[in-house]
Amino acid sequence: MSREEAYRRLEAKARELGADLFGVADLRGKSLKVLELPEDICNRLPYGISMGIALCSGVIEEIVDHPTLFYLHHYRQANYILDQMAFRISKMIEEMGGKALPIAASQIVDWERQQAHFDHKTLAELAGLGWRGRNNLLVTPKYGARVRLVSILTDLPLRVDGPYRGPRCGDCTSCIEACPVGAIKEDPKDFDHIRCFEKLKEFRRKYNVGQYICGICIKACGPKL
Ligand code: B12
Repeated sequence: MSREEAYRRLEAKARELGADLFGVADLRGKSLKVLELPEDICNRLPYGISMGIALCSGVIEEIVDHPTLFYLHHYRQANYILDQMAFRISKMIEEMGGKALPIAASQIVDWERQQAHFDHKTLAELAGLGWRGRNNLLVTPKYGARVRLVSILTDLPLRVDGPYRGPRCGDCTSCIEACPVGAIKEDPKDFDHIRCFEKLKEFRRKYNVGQYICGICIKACGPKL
């Protein structure tokens, strides 16, 4: 099977399973790390598949100054669907003769550093889905930052998409103005994840949401088209 044919089959399945966004990047030489695994993992499984689902505006736009129970449920469902999608696409890759490593949508491995096995946003940008916005999130032309992501690493040869090269945030500073604790700065590299996390802890206690969620910066970053 050609790389193009393999790409098309996986993309079609992902869309059938609920993906709104799908892209592939070649990770060789990109020095991306996967916690708990040897350093050469991205050379052994060099194709990174990034998939995203868009969140419903009806849920996001009702968030005012704290996460709602509607958002909590939506967030959980989105993670569940993304994990199912990654699981099932990975099985399909293995039936097609490749090896696949699905990476959880939302699983923190190192709580002190607030790190997961793998950073979905960096792969999504390399796979052409969008750019790293001022808000430190993956921002897409069609849905803004209102997307959740999941990744698969594989050795199945696939056609690759280039990194995102379109327009970016420009002068927009809605997220800076919206963040209740000033965690968002001009440059995403200065994002204050400690402040953000402290606020999420407060929300978790106060609103009984049981998860570290907020939603305010996502609401501020809607569709760009
Ligand atoms: C831990 C975590 C957090 C921590 C913060 C971690 C952090 N350092 O920022 C806390 C709990 C505070 C948090 C908060 C939120 N999170 Co969170 N979080 C994660 C999680 C589980 C792991 C992230 C991780 O490991 N980061 C590693 C560190 C090193 O990454 P980093 O800080 O971004 O640093 C790198 C970048 O700066 C990068 N970089 C910077 N610029 C550029 C440019 C280029 C070109 C490249 C290549 C790289 C690059 O280089 C650094 C080193 O690798 C991911 C899921 C995942 N597996 O990716 C979700 C995830 C990032 N979170 C998400 C969301 C939505 C949120 C919240 C809105 C909460 C909510 N759901 O309501 C807030 C938003 C905070 C914000 N504005 O960034 C989504 C983001 C979706 C999107 N559109 O981007 C993710 C991807 C979950 C998902 N499955 O969709 N989160």
